[in-house]
Amino acid sequence: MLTVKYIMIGGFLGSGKTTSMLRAAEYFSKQGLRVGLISNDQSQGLVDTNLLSSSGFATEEISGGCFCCRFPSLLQATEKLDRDARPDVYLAEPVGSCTDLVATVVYPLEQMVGHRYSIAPLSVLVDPIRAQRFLGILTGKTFSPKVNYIYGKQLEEAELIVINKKELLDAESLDRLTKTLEDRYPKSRVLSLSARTGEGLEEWFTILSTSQQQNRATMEVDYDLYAQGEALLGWVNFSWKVSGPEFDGNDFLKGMLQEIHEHFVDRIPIAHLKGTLLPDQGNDIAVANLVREDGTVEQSHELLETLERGELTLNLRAEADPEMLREAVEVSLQKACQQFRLEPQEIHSAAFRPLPPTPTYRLSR
Ligand SMILES: Nc1nc2c(ncn2[C@@H]2O[C@H](COP(=O)(O)OP(=O)(O)OP(=O)(O)O)[C@@H](O)[C@H]2O)c(=O)[nH]1
Ligand SMILES: [Mg+2]
Repeated sequence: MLTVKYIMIGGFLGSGKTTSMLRAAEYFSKQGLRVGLISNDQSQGLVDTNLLSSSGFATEEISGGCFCCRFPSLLQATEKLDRDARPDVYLAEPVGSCTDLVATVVYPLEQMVGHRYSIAPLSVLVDPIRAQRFLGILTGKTFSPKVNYIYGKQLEEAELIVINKKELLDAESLDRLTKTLEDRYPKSRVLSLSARTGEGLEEWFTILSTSQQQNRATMEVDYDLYAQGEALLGWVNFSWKVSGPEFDGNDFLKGMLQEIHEHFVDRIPIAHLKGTLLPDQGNDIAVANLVREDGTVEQSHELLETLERGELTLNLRAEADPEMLREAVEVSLQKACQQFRLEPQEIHSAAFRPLPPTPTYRLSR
């Protein structure tokens, strides 16, 4: 790669952006390239930042708003990484409830820093179960139409629609999903892969490193509908210190997420529930996730040792009232702490609905 590459990996909440970004970082770094990561979220106390920081790659976080609404912060983060780590490849993850990224982030980047960076085609990752339900080829709970409006717009603007977690589907279902996406979004190229097993990753990374975002007519977006869709989602970010007698952090974290899951059962559509536990010593991290209300809690990183003190971070995004979500998280924390005889001490808590998107720039082509 001759020029510095700027890669943005979009997609709805829980589709696998952070997991794939870390896979891409490992891939490029094995090729001898320096990598810089940029994470993004609406508030502080972020699971993704903990996860990216623990990876050892140079990381910058833009919290308190999405890339499009905080575009100057994106440029600052890019410049800071440039000074500190001089990346050959930037990997940036926008907020999972964002759309219109081509007009509000990709084109402004091209215009302002396009002489320094080659901007890769915008990838939009999808979770295959959620995508099948959205497209009506699988029954099951979906979000309400306004949230689905955002989901559809994400797909519409994707240059690459990336079906992640392909190992969850049999060949016939994967073929049907691919064809349905190709028919519905003819301007997009559809790929399928698994960030978990590694299948298909190399093909995707090769496309990202060798091609550039195409020049397309700006997508039409109804910003009122977009804002209403985002405002239907409740966001909860919590961090606590937990301490007590020696405990198994993996069981505690997984139990905590299961407790929240059981609290809701199937009553509300969960977009993503994720948590990390960082022991106060060492660099180990436990990570657990739940991406659908009918799914199961999965642990993607396990601690190797027991601990006595650590920092627990929980992020929940679901279509529900944020205060109701906050209460569920607090009740579940108390239960889990009682079970493990731990003392929780709050560091940070926020429960809110995202504000209406107001992009710094929106460039038409
Ligand atoms: N089965 C399977 N699970 C995957 C794969 N890739 C990611 N996941 C899991 O999907 C869940 C969500 O992954 P993340 O990478 O956190 O998703 P995200 O898009 O960054 O989520 P947000 O930042 O909340 O929008 C985690 O439990 C991952 O382990 C995959 O290829 N297969
Ligand atoms: Mg993420």
